[in-house]
Amino acid sequence: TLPVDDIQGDILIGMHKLNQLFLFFTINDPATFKTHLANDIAPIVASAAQLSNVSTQPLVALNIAFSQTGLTALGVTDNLNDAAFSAGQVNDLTNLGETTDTWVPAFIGTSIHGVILLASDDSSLLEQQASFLDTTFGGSVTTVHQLEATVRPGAEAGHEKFGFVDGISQPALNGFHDPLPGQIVVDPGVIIVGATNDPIARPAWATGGSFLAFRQLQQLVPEFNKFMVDNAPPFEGKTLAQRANLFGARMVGRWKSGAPIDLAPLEDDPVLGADPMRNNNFDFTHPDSDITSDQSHCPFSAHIRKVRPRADLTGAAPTNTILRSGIPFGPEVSDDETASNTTTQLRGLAFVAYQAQIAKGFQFLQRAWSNNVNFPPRKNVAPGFDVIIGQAKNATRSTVGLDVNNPTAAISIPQQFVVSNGGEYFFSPPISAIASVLAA
Ligand code: N7H
Repeated sequence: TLPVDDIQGDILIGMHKLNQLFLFFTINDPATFKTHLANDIAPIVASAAQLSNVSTQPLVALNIAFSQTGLTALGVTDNLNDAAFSAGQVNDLTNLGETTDTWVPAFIGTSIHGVILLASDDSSLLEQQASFLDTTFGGSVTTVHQLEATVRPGAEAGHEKFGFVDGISQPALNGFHDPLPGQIVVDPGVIIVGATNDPIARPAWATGGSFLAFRQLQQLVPEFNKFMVDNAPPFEGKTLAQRANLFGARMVGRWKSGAPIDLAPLEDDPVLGADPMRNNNFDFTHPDSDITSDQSHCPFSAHIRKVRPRADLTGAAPTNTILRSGIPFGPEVSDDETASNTTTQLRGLAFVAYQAQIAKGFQFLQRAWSNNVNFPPRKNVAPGFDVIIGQAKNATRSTVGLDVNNPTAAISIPQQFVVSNGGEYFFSPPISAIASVLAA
């Protein structure tokens, strides 16, 4: 069993609120900060146990995580034994396949010491809590960057900014979650530091924590939509809108409804998309089909296939996985942006991934799989980039499999539709360690 009273809620459960505010801060006065951390923050950090039950969920939920330089500023010298965390995300550009050209200035460098996550269904309560924290901390910290994120309105609730349902497929933790059909099951130590089968030596106080990879990912929605309409491969009997939808679904590996194209290759099936017993129950194998060459269901390069290859990898199921807890940010696309096919307002995904080892989690999925044109292996053609998140330092990317009638044809992708605004690697400590170790 996991210490759910001690694990921060966003890790295992997610905030499940309509609004979130990410406050990235620098500590100016460690002694004063520690007093407030122990007295004002530690008692209100929302645990997994609290968030898992509607009756115990606070009106405003708070979680907190620290970067390596943040731990150092607090005088915590224990080594958490995660090299990517220790170096900071700005020093991981080569692995991520990007430059800092499009980064938020505050993420360039390692001066962000931590992040506070606030979440509430009521945006005015969220603001009140933020200004309460501001007053409480006074000059002991400075907020150097903040990001407001909101669940999308109406029927788009639960959909990310391109329009696809998000949050369907997550790993189940062995002994903790009841897995749904098709869910990947991993030992808790893959996500939670110090839990069963975390092979890394950690300080005892870190047990129950998790590394939080934060990414501010801008999404160029009108440009993405235009690209799909302009480049949708021909398909007999389908309208332009249907061809564009199919093209997008093949980039993602799911229709906007969430229906997996591995099970619904040519037409959306919203009933399938909404059915948790079926919508994740596939592995890219089919009777009388050769997994090394068949892209008639799902392209090798589809986003969900790149970041979770299922039967494409033989042998033991890989432990390269993350628990995702992202939420969209920025306004809905305006009529002007739609008409001009041009983004003028910042929007995208506040991407949050939890794992016990960054080099096996977020960093691995980005570097070894999404950015790797030869992944998945043992195919009749090099799969190419993950169009959604694959990166090549701004070079033109190419991919195959998007045209169901000509699956080995290469398609050139002229630009990134997901643009990295950077981020940071944090450690989300067990709640017990906040007062007893970090604020000590
Ligand atoms: Fe992805 N998208 O809308 O296209 N993602 N993702 N992601 N993603 C998933 O199964 C998306 C990003 C994963 O187990 C779905 O929940 C967008 C990064 C993983 O089958 C959709 C962005 C990384 C999964 C999207 C983005 C990942 C996953 C299907 C950026 C890691 C589960 C819904 C703006 C490096 C795969 C679902 C599985 C699913 C989208 C980013 C990883 C629709 C727009 C950076 C592991």
